[in-house]
Amino acid sequence: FERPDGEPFRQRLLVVANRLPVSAIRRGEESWSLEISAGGLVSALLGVKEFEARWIGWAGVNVPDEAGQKALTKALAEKRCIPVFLDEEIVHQYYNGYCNNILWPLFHYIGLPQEDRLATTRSFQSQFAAYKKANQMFADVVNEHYEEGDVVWCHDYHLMFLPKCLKEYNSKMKVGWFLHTPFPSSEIHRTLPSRSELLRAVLAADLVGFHTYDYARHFVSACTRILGLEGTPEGVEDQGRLTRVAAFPIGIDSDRFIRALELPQVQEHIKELKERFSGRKVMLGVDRLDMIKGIPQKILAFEKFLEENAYWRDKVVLLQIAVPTRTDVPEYQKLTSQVHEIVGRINGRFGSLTAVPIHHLDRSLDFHALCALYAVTDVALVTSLRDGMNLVSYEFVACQESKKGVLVLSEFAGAAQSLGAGALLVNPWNITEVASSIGQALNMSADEREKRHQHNFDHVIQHTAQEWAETFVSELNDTVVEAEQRIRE
Ligand code: ADQ
Repeated sequence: FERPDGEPFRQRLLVVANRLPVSAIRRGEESWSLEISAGGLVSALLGVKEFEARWIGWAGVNVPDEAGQKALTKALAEKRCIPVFLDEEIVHQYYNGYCNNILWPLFHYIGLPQEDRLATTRSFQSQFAAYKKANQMFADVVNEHYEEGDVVWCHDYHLMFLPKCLKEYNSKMKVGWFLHTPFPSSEIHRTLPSRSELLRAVLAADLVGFHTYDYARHFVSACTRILGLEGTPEGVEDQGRLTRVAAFPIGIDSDRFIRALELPQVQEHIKELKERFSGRKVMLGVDRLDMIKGIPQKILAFEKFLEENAYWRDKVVLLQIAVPTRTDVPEYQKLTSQVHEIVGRINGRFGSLTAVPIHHLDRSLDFHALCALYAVTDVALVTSLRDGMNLVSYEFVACQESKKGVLVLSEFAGAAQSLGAGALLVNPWNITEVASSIGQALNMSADEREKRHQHNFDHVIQHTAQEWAETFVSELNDTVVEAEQRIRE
């Protein structure tokens, strides 16, 4: 592989994440078709021009037979992807169990559902064992493909054990780990039975990154309080070895969104939407259907707003696009029916024969439709109960150069740290406050909207996904050089 300008790459970057950025569909015994999923991480790493990136991760399918595995490995190699094969039992215990049933809710300050608590406590040990086993399987694949001088970048809460496994293979490997979710207060992390083992495993990395300074601080506090280690301004020190800990706020590929708005098919979408909702202000929510996103709370706040503002009832519409995730988990099924029930009730209450106040879609939108929606929106509602960063808020801002709409943003999303000055910040649990911010957003003067938008827009175009990835990788290189210097001194 070569750089587009024909120059050699400076370094190889092995990106390790639970899921590969492609979905694999089996077409025959030895035939696969691959679909690239253009997530934020993919575009971030496409922008890292100095490094030749390879992906290592699970392809999201169970491939029990050797012939199938071989064929899939070959097909993925063309996309610079290397698969880790996990069987159904491991996926059940590691991914559905430890990752999504234990770490995900805990890191977002959401307790387990009452009826699951005891069951989870009982299955904890076996799930943690599967988690460690899965992480070791990722490490085996990384080690097999590692070449001296490579940088290894591990991603997210699925792979907290990976830095330790990798350093056990090779203490000289340059290893960075980045968390996409919040890292909770040490008081929350303390409740995890495997609290110390997990922290120690992460500390094996050379560089540990978070979206915000607060998450980094929580992590350092957990290491000092739970492990009794020393926190320094650079990170955490253990017997003279420093693990550097810092904040690296992610961004988006803002150009991709801005350019998309010029495309004829997006313009066509925009025209249709404008006609469809003419005479009404458009409010928008775009979320994965997940309990952390605060969708029921958002809809209840909108109901309160309609209740208290009769004038607006036929002049505003809320479009809530919620792509279902983890659909086999009962908690997520309950959330879906809860949202449907609330939407039905509010539409019954405030709708008319010709219009309803809420359009709720349980599905994913393609990129162009999403850009058009962002562009016609007057007020975006991002009311996550907790969110590592929240890229939807960035995407909305990138598409608002002509409209200069208002962002109502949860103070519990990492994005509140970067877009807080331009957005209307709210506590999503306080529906009275959210309802009143909706009113403030809808009534805001053009001057104020412009000022707030400009602040956020400048941030979004300056702090891109590419810059995020480049900063992390060069910081990781520097950290290792500094550590080697310290040892020599
Ligand atoms: P997510 O929880 O997935 O990411 P977010 O950052 O908002 O949350 O990213 C979601 C992405 O999915 C966005 O690019 C959005 O456009 C897309 N999306 C969501 N709903 C969609 C729909 N209905 N149709 C089409 N696209 C949709 C995790 C963390 C975040 C963190 C990111 C990146 O939970 O806090 O910001 O990783 O680190």
